[in-house]
Parts: sequence; structure tokens; C-alpha cells
Amino acid sequence: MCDDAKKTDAFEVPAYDAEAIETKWQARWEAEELYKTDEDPSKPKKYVLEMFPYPSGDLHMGHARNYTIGDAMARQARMRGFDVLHPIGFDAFGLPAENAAIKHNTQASVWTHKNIEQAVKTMHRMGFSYDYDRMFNTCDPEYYKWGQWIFLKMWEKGLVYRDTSPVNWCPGCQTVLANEQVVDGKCWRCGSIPEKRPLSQWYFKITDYAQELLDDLKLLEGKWPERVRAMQSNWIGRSEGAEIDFTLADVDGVTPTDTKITVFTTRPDTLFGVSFFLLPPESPLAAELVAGTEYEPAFLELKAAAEKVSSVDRQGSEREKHGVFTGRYVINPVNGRPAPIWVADYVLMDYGTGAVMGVPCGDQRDFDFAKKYGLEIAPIICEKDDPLYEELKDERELRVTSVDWDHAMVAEGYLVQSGPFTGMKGGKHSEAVDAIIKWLGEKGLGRKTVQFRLRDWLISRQRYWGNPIPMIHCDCCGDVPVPYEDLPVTLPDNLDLGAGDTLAEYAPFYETTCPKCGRPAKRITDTMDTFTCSSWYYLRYCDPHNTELPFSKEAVDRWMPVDNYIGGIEHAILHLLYSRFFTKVLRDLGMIDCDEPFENLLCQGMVKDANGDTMSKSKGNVVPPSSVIEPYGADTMRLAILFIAPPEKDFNWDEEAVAGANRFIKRAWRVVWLLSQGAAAGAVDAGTLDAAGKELWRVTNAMGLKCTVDFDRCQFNTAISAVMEITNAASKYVNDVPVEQRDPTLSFAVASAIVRTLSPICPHWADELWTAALHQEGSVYNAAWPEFDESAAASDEVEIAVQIKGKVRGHVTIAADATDDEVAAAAQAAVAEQLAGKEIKKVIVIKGRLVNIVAI
Ligand code: ANZ
Ligand code: ZN
Repeated sequence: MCDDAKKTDAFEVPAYDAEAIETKWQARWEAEELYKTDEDPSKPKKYVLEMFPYPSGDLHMGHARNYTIGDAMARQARMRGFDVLHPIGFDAFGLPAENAAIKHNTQASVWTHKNIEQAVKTMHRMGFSYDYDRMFNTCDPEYYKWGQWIFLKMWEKGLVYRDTSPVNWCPGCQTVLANEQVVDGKCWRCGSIPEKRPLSQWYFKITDYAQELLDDLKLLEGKWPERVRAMQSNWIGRSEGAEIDFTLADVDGVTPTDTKITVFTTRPDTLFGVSFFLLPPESPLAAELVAGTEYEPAFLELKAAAEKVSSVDRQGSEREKHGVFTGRYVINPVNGRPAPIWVADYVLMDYGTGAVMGVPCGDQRDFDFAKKYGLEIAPIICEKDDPLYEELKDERELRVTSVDWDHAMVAEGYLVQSGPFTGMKGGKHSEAVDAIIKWLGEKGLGRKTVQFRLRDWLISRQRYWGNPIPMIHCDCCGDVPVPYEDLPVTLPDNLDLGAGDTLAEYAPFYETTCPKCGRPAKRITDTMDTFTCSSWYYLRYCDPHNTELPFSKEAVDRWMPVDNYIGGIEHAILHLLYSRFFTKVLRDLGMIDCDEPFENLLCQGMVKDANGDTMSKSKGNVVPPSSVIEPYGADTMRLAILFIAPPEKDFNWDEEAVAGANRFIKRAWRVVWLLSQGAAAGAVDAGTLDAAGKELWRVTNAMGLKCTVDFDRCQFNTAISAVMEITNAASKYVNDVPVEQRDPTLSFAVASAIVRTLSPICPHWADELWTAALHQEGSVYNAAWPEFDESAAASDEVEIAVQIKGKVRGHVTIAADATDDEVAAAAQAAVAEQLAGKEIKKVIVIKGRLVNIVAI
């Protein structure tokens, strides 16, 4: 080894001390307010938002992943010239805080703030670029005041109402739940099976927006995960069909009464095949019909049993159906036939009209029910190749009233025994459907309708730790809104929760006077579902200190919609649907212009333990972020999180991958330091580079371009791989080429590219190298994302394999843009020796890859 090379080795690369570097830069960023939101209207904006956390304790790996993804996006966007809004706050109301307070005999706010403090510490330690000036908690009166204000605006618009109907009461949480919060028949929070209880509750009229919430899912195509859009669409559940009026028959079973019972059906074409009529167990009409009759005991038994089963389960196609006869009949409007009225547990009170025409021939559930209870199965729709079709195709009267099928005819078919509609094609959206609806309409017996599965949002909760509903009940005036100037209705913070105090029993809170008539009145003691607080927090971030309004129009016009929203798939319906609803309501109130709040949605995958199990406290397999930050540093942790898998995929926590990320960070650290020797900023003149320099420059540009594209697609793992390739090429360069033979501008450009492309992921590491090794001023955050050059990325020469009769005999390096003839000639020259004395029959050139010479 020559002396010069030894001198190179003698250069001492400073040790990579993650802890020291990270704490130093975190302090500096904070002192310089580096992440304060820019407000330069001449620049394009980017609003990057991670779903804000519930402060239940310290952050876990799921949070760390969520925020690391958002942070990398926000930092890169800023370097690419955007004004970036990247805020954070806390979804701070909710039951866990209240339950913890009860258990430990403290205040919910104390528990909450302690957790927030810890979480914020960890966020700082992770180096997230949040604008902490904009931080708020939903339990701050300055925030929830505006939630109450929005409630009152919605009340004025007729979007809030109170109703007494059976609701989902969770015995675990001791409060009611919204439909969206009953997931697979269980409470989303505690897993208890909710009971139906008739209670007076407050609702937001989300159903007014059902059609728009469905239609606008189209705007999100390609921007939201397909499955999230599908889940929302199913949840909204639009069905086109008809309402048809049946007449209740008198006790004799034939004489029509004045009572009409209306059904909702998606298959009016099957009207001639109605074999029975169904009411749900909760139906007051059913109770009335059986009252005092021999049928009443069985009815009451069925009703009691049905109350114990969730509505999702009751509708399950696999579940055995239960029913009882009421002793009464309805008259089919289309042919005057009486149909027995049964009560069945698979019929729900709150869908459609709460009454069903039973057509076992066309509906599998009705079919199962008819089989079980020996009811008619009248064939009114057949496939053409069915012998029954031949027999009945011209039959208009209902002659055959029972068939021995083993399942219903759910496919499309042709109507038989169906009066004037016989012979028409039947099925959902068929000509028969249209014809029958028209016919019913003319006779005033039915009409076309649209049904939604979506129900109004039940927002009242019988719990303390939430935003108080700003209403007062007066015995004379009814429900009266709290005047705007009296907002906020403040939550008292001196309740003795441990002793069982509740708002409903706390006189200093509820005793008040009526704003209308001045008489003594009672404040509503329910609080709002915490999902109301999370439905508009992203708007408040645009203007968090506003004391006049929830936010100014100007501020939301600048920042909305959120460009990149990142969070877990568990919110596919709940939070995302409610936020879409709030956005549309606030738009209609003239407060914002956008129709949809979240332009792009990324649902990050889960972080599981090394065996692929979900991390949970009870299983004891939680890997806390501190267990990685302490030994390796935040940058290694951030790199590992983004490198292990693409953001939307689940991954198993992998110690080896973390160690690997740490090895890479150190290697890149070393390579940048070595490149920095004798490096000089300036334009690289590719023409003057030697072969080694040219190759490094080509790899840097090619991989830099790839890294940029992958960043734009949020494919951080492959973006990192691209930087690794630059680092490998640079490492080879510094090993092979002695310092004094290196090109100073090339060395600088490559080192600077590595530092800048990795800086959104490893920001502390990057700032240290940027200033100490590359002698730049200030943080890389203020530097521009590097530009890469397409033409410099292209390889100007390619290596081509030369085959003789299919066997590789040599290689030739040739200009990438050489013509086929030039390539053929070069190939022949390369293997001239082997061709000596042979006759060349044919030369096949496969562009850029190989040449095959057929010679004998
Ligand atoms: C007669 C019929 C015949 C039906 C047939 C289907 C097939 P979707 O598509 O989900 O909207 N239905 C109506 N109200 C109901 C309730 N409250 N509880 C349980 N089931 C109810 O479902 C609409 C169909 O579900 C309706 O169309 C009705 O059964 C049933 F060959 O009416 B159909
Ligand atoms: Zn009053």
C-alpha cells in the first residue's frame, strides 16, 4: 500500500453518538422554532396530518409508525418547496380517563394531562417536526367551546334532534353507543354486548347527507384505499325499491280494515308470490294484534329472546330463524289474497318500514322460514330451462302455491303466475320491477323509494368526561339552546368520581334558569360522543388560537383539504364518516369551501410482535419505543420503521432489522465523512470525471430520481433502498480512489445528496452531517430537496453478452445508443477468435442485452 492511501485511512471519522446528536439538535430546533408553520401564500401548500392520539399512556409502536410516516412526508414536502402544515394534538375526552379517575380516585383531567405530557416528551424525543404552537387537546375549554358552538349551529339548521327509541346500551361502559360503535355485535370500546333500551337521546341527522356521503366517495377514487371506500359504501347501504301498502284484515281474516301496513321491498316484482307477512318482535302493532289472544304468550317469549341478540346477528343468514303466528292476516293489494302475519326475529324494526312481505320463492331467509314453519312457497319466478316454467309460463292466476325446492330462486328469471306481468323478466332492477312500481303508483298502492342502512348518529353519552351538550330543558319552553354568549358550558372539575358522582346528580352543574322564560330549568347532563370532537379538529389546526370563531374562512381556505391523512384502518367507518359529515355541514354553513376533508388517505399497517401477534398489554408482548430509542437512537428507529415494510403493510417487529438499520446509518455516516474530505460545493462537470467518478455520478442520479419518485408514492422502503445504492457506490469510490484523485464537486454533490434524501427519515443524523461534515449553515430542513438529472442517470454504455449458437462466449461494452449493425459488428469482433474458420449464418441482436451469432 502506498503512503498516500495510508494517509487517507488516517483521517478520523468522528464516532456516531446518536444520543448526543439527537438531544443537541432537538434543543436547537426548539430554540429556533424551526417547525413553526410558514405562511407564504406564494408557495403551494401541503397539509400533512396523522390521526391525533388518545392519551391513554405513553406512545406505542403503532403511534411511532403513524407519526414517522407523516413526519417523513411533511419534511420532504417542505424541502420540495411547499408551505407545510404539520400539527399534532390530543383526542383527550373519553371513557378510559374517566374510568382511571374512578379507580385511582383522582380527576380525569389530571390523568389525561399526565399522559399527554409523557406522549409529548416521546414525540420530541422522536424528532417529529410538529408545529407545537398549534397543539391543543379536545378537553381544553377553548376548543370544546367551539364544538358546542357547532352543535348550536346544527340545531338551528334542524340537524340536531332528540328522540326516544330503542338504543344500544352498553352495560360495560354504562352509556349508550352509536350504531357505528357496535362492531360485530359488540361495543367497540369494551367488547360487551349492548342491550336495546328505549331512552331519550340526542341525534345528529347524518342521514340528510346519506346520498352525498355515498356519491362523493367517487371523488376519493384512487386516493383512498379501495376497501375503506367499499366499507363506507356498504355502511351507508343504499337500496332502491318500493313501498307497498297492504291492508290489515279483520279478525275473520278476510274483511279489510282501515289499517294499512306498508312494506319496503327491493323486489316488487315478486309481489304475486307473497306467502306470508312479517313484523319484527319489537313491533307495537304486533303486540297490539296478539294482545289478549292465545298467541300472546309465544309472542312475548320470542320478543324477550330477540332482545338478547344483536341486530347484526339477528340478520345473519346462517342463524336459525324464529317466528310466531299472530292469528291475523293482511290482504295482498295485487290479488286480494290473504297472507298470514307472523312475527319473525330476522326482521328489524329500524330498517325500511319495519314490515316485510315474505316471498320464500325469491328470498333465502323467507325460504328457510317457510320450510321451518310449513308455510306456502308459491313459485312466481323461474329460470327458462325449469320444467315448471313450461308448465306455468302462460298462467296468470296463482294456481300452484307450493313447490318442493331446496333453496330459493335468487337469480334472475321470468315471472309466472303474476297476473299482467307474467312472462316479464324479473330480478333486482328488472323490467318487471319498473312495470309493477308504475302499476302500483297508478292505483295509489305503492311508490318507488330509496332506503339507506345508515342511521342518524346518536351523539349523547351518559358519562362525565366529554363535551357537555349545550342545551337546557325547561318544563314550559322545552329544549332551549344555551345562548352563544354563555358558551362554553364548562365541565366541572371537582366531581368526586371515585365516590360515584355523576353530572346527572350534580346540582351545581345542572341547576340553571331557562334562557327563554327565566324560570328554573335543568341543564342537559349528557355529554357528546367524543367522535364529535375528532370530527373537526383538523379544521381548528388551521387557526387554533381563534377566539371569535372555530376557525376563520381565510385560514381553512389556505390549508384545507388535508393533503395527506395517515391513520389506522380501524377508523374506516367511524371517524372518517363522521368527519366527512361535519365537513359537508360546515360547508353548508358557509364556513369552508371543500366537500371532502381528506384528499389522500393512507392507512398504515399494524406493527405486530416478532411472532406476528398483535401487541397488547395483556399479552405482555409490547415493544415500547423507548426500548429502541435508548440503545440506538430515534433516527435508527425511524429508519427501521420505514425500511421494514411499505407503510400500508403489517409487519412483525424485527430486532435484526433494527440492528441492520443502525449498521446502515453508521455506514452512511462514515461514507459522508470520507467523501467530505477535500469536497467542494459546485456544479459537477460530468465531462471531466474519470471512469470511477462517472459511475458514481450515474448511480447517484439514477437512484436519486428513483428515491424522489418513491417518496412521492410514499414507498419509503424502496426510497431508502435507492439511497443505500448511492451509499454503496460512494463507499466503493472512497475505497478505490485516493482523496487527491477524487473530484471535489462530485464528492460534495454525492455526500449532500445522501444527507438530503435521508434527512426526512433521519433528521438529526442529517443535520449533524450537514453542518459538521459538509459545513453548511443551519438545518437541512431549510435546504432544497436535491435535483437529479435524467440524462446523467442514463448509462451511456451497456455491456452485452455475445453468444455463439446460444452459448455465451464473451462480452462487449458498447455505446447505449449504438445501432443494431454497430452492435453486431462489435460482437463479432469480440469473439473473432472463436469464429475463425466458421461461416456466419445469422446474427440476432436483442437490444441492450445480447447478440446471438449462428455460425457453423
Ligand atoms: C320482498 C322480497 C322478495 C325481498 C325477494 C327480497 C327478495 P336490502 O337489499 O338490504 O335493502 N327487508 C325489508 N325490510 C326489512 C327489515 N326491516 N328487516 C329485515 N328485512 C327487511 O334488503 C331489502 C329486502 O330486505 C327487502 O326486499 C325485504 O325483503 C327485506 F325475492 O321484500 B324483500
Ligand atoms: Zn322556559
